[in-house]
Amino acid sequence: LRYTRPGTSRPQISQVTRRRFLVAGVSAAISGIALAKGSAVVRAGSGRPGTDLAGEPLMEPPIRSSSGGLLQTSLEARTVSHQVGGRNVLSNVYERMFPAPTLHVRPGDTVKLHLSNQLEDITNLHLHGFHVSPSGNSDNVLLHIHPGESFDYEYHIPADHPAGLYWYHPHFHGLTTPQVFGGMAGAIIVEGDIDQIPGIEGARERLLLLHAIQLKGDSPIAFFDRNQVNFLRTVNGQLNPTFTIQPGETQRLRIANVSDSTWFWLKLDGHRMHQIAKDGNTYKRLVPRDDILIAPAERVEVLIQGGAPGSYSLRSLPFDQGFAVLPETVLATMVSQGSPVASAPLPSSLIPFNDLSKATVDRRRVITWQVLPRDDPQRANFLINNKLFDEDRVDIIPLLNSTEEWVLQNPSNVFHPFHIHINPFQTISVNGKPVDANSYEDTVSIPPRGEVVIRTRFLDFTGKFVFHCHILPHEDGGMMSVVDVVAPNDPLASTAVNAEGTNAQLLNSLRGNLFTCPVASSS
Ligand SMILES: [Cu+2]
Repeated sequence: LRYTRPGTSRPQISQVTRRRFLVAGVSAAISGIALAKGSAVVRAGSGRPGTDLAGEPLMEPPIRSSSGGLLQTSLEARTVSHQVGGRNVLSNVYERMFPAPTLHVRPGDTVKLHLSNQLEDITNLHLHGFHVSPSGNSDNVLLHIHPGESFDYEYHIPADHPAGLYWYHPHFHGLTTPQVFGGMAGAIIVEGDIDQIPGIEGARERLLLLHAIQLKGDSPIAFFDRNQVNFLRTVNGQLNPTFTIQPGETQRLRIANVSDSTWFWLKLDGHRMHQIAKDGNTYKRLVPRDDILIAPAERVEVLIQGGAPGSYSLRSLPFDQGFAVLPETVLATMVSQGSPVASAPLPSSLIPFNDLSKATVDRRRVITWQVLPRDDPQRANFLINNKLFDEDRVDIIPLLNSTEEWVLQNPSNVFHPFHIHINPFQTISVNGKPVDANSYEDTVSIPPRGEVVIRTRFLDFTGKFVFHCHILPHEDGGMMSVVDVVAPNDPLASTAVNAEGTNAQLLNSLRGNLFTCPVASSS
């Protein structure tokens, strides 16, 4: 195998699994899951998923709440047999379950989290969407927690942290895909101001974690071959679970895409979804939607009001990801039943945000997301500005408290969901069309052969963190970059390190992309 990580001194302990998985990212039919040797495997006795089990009540993960300003908890990562869609599946999970427990915290809280790595590979932890320090034992994804090791994370959540839906997952480069694909994911709910808005306050809440996993025939082993069409799309690990609502009742659905690489294009038959939040950031106003496209790692919160008595499907509509056309599927069934209640008025204006479209931009950068030709199937070939990820190289050095505009260019034929850690951003335009943003967000899809402009402010925290594509096989394949935010008086502040430059040259060098479609010339 030729894949190497130039300039790194990473321990080689996981090299075999890492290499095997990187190959899986660019070729077919290779298992990506590191299995515990000798694990007891329990055969599923329940027959074919999606038939006999459709209709079972929606179950939600157990909740662990902070109290007195502190959440002290632990997560054990282990390869175990657990339930997905009524079948036993052997894969990597936290706390022997999928989804992992839901953490409830409040702005100003401290979270002390003991991570125990009982996998056979390196792992670590990321609090996706959190505005906390990226350094030390906080949200530091450059840490390597080796097999058999434990680590004590400590996060100090700012008192003004936005309230909403976040999630946690592993983030060790090269192995994020198999770990998330197997089911290492859980929700974090920050309680706060949004919960007190009339029309939202008191509404029954449901958490829906959307995931996709593939099983190899009748084997209970999670199996990754990129053939998305064969993925089982689950809600809280269930196939087509049922939840109820009373006619007229308002419910609040908190929905997160915790899959490694699958889009969900949501539609609820007979109902509008009234969106109130995106990526943990409350909308400035309620936005009614007939359907919502949710990229990997994105979260939405919606209010729904129960219609006339009957059963309604929550569907994922057919969607062309660029590398696979996902067929329509029923994710869950909502049953409207019981005594009708008078519908409470829905809120209109919600929580305003500091609009960066009128802000002074201190620096503008162009960042290009590239899929290189498949001439060498064993080579990682997902790049940002012509570079593979290297945790020991800093690509961008923003100044603390500065405002930057990034032009995210995608010359490839596939979507790349851009995600940056620590600070959320505002989407300014998509393919040249201005966007009237409803909130900040932490993940946005860059369309194939398209361009997204975002603005962000690097507030409160210096230190190194990353931005990357949230199609995790792309991230593991190299599509990630290191940012180091420095104070203006830091000697690094004068370093001319940036990610601008050679796009035209690079585009000329592209001959195709991973999925054999020709790359369009840059526009
Ligand atoms: Cu990508």
